[in-house]
Amino acid sequence: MTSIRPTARPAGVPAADPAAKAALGWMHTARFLTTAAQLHHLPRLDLPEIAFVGRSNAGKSTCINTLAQQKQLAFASKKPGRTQHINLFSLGRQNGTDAILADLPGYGYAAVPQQDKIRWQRVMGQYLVNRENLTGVVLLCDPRLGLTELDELLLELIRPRVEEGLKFLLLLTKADKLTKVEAAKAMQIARLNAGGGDAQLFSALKRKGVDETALRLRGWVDEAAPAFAEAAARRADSVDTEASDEQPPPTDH
Ligand SMILES: Nc1nc2c(ncn2[C@@H]2O[C@H](COP(=O)(O)OP(=O)(O)O)[C@@H](O)[C@H]2O)c(=O)[nH]1
Ligand SMILES: [Mg+2]
Repeated sequence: MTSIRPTARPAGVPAADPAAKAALGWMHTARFLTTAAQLHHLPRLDLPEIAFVGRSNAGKSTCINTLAQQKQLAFASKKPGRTQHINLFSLGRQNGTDAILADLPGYGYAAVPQQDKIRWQRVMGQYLVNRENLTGVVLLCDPRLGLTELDELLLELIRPRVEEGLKFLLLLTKADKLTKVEAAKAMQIARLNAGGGDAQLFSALKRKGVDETALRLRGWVDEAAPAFAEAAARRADSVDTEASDEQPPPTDH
């Protein structure tokens, strides 16, 4: 059970710069869209999608809730029976969803039966390799534990897509548990592990890295938006052409 509650900015802490404020405001619009146990149950969406992945207990739910400033947004994935689901959240104004956040279940939890683990790894693998609108991946890692074998596997899996432009962020969670020296060292290692991607220290407890992460995700979506808009326009065009190619219905007289 997540014990850390997202807190408002403490008094005395300077307000975020306007861009960070806007990015945070955008994250706060996060709302539940749908849940799916298998890839083919997910709706096809023509919006940039950002996936949050990481081993169980890495701090994923807490991170999503902190970014969204909502106590239980990512709580659904912790409910029994939904633990193996991909949960999607919409981002953007109510009638102007402009991005999707995907919460993938944590992996590596010892108590999960082996066959469930294997099934889940397959679903997650398929998602990361095949999800067409996947724009970015945030991999959460507790730097005190470092990357696990499954994290490494995941990195291998997405590497080809990262080389083709998929955004990637290695988020080092629970940074409040590290000394300055440890944090600096963890970042050094993380930058190496992140390959072409970025690394960022994050603490829900101390609100460290929250603005930076929101800004980065907003940046990914802004960068991807024109390509999604173009694709949507092309599809609309081809629908128009198909419609105008259709023969008029026969008349009675
Ligand atoms: N000290 C500290 N603990 C955290 C932080 N984020 C999460 N935790 C704790 O780590 C545990 C796992 O967090 P949770 O978000 O449920 O992880 P998940 O399994 O990846 O979703 C919980 O006990 C949280 O309270 C943080 O920023 N600082
Ligand atoms: Mg969780």
